[in-house]
Amino acid sequence: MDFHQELEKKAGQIEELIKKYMPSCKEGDETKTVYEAVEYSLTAGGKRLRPMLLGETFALFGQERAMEAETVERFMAAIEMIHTYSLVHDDLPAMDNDEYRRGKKTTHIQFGEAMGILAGDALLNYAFETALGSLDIRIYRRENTTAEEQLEKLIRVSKALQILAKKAGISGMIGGQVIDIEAEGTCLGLPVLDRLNALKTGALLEASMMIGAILAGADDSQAAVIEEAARYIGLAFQIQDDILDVSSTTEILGKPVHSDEKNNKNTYVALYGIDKAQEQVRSYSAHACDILDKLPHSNVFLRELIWYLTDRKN
Ligand code: GRG
Repeated sequence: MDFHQELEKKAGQIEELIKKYMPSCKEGDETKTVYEAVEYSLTAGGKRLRPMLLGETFALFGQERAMEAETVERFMAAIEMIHTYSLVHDDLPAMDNDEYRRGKKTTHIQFGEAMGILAGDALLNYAFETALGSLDIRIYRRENTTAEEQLEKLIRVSKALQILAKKAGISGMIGGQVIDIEAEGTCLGLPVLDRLNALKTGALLEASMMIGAILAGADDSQAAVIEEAARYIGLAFQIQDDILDVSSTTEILGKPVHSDEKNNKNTYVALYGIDKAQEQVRSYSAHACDILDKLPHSNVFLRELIWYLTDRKN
C-alpha cells in the first residue's frame, strides 16, 4: 500500500471512531440543538491530523498488549473534539469572524452565535468525558493481567489526562490564542511569533504525540524527545498554514483565504516572505525527523506523514 492509500485508510478509521464516541441524545430531547451543532462541526471533515499523530506515535512505541485499544481510541477522539472546539470558537465574530470552515458554513453561521459558543464548550467538556472514560478499571481487567499491570496502565492514563488538560489550556493552546488576539495589528518579532505558533498550534500536536507515547509506555525522557519533535512539526505546520492562506484558494482550503491579512495577523510569511517561509517549513520538518531519530524505535508512516505535511494543499 502506498503512503496516500494508507493515509486515506487511516483517516477513514479515525472518522469511524469519532462517530463512535460522538455524544448523542434521545429523539425529541429539548437539548438536541447543541448535539446537532456538535455533530455538524465534528463531522464536517478535516484532516484528522491530531488523532493520527497520536495513533502513529503510539505505534512508534507500542508493542502488543502495550495498552488497550479502547483507551487509545478515547484519547484520539478527545483530541479531535478539543481541536474542533478551538476551530468553532476561533471562527466566532469575537475572534476571526469567519463564515466557512472545512468547506461548510461555520457552526455559528449555521446555528447562531450562542449555539456556536455552546457547541464549542460542549465539545471541550465532552472531550474530557471521553478521555476520562479510560480511567474505568473494567477496561484493564483481562485474563492474565496482574493488579500491578492494571495500576501501571492507570498511571499512564492519568499522565495522559494531565498532558491533555495542560496543552489545551491556559499555558498551551489558549495561551497562544491570547497572544494571537492581542498581537493583531502589531508587528511581532520572531521569538514571540515562534512562541505564539508553538502554543496556538504546536501545543495540541505536542499533546497528541506525547499522549500516544505515554499510553504506549514511553518513559519521561522519551516523552520529552517526542514533545520537542512535535514542537517543530507544529511550527512547520503553522507556517505552511500561513503559506496556504496567501497562495491557495477557498475551494481547496474549505475556508477563506487572505484571512490573516484581513485580521492583521502576525505570520511568518508577512515577516519573511513566501520563499523563506517554505524553506523554514522544510527545515523545521527535517529537524523534527532528526529529533525522532534519537529514539530506538521508528515508524515509516509517521516520517512520511511529517514530509507530506510540508507539501500539503489544505
Ligand atoms: C479559540 C481557544 C481557542 C483557540 C483557537 C486552533 C486555534 C486556536 C485557532 C484556529 C485558527 C488557526 C490558524 C489555528 C492554528 C492551528 C491550525 C492551523 C488549525 C487548523 O488545523 P487543521 O489544518 O484543520 O488540522 P482541519 O480542519 O484539517 O482539522
